[in-house]
Amino acid sequence: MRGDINGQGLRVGIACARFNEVITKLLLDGALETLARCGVRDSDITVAWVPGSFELPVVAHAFAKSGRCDAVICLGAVIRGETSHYDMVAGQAQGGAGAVSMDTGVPTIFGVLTTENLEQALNRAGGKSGNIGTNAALAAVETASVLAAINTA
Ligand code: INI
Repeated sequence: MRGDINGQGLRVGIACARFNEVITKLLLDGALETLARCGVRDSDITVAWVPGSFELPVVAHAFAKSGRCDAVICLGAVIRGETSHYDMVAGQAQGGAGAVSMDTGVPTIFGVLTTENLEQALNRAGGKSGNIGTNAALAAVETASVLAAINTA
């Protein structure tokens, strides 16, 4: 854990897609474990499950606009092998998360796996290539801290 990533007092909303839940639960575990290691209190974390990655941005937007989140994390898994509309689902999730950040000023982190198959997704959900949920949590804490420093300077 990087010493300068300190999440004490930070309030975090997590939108997590139920589609490909076997993967997204692992991403959520990684994110929650990392937030705890950064000092984010359990009581300052709110998790909302949504049907799929397509729905992540609208819930992320609600978190960001609520005034009760310093950072929002979107977690999902879009697997090409399972859908012909992969690009639409992945594109909506990615573009939507970016739009929430820019619209609201609340960092909205893209923790959505986009892979060709289940094996690649497992590798990046706590397997040999790390855990995207962990990376997303670190990005949330670090970006929220940077913004807090800028806004109080
Ligand atoms: N949602 C995902 O999160 N991952 C997928 O791989 C996926 N596939 O394969 O279709 C997926 N589809 C559901 C989508 O996110 C919406 O929930 C659905 O289209 C209703 O709007």
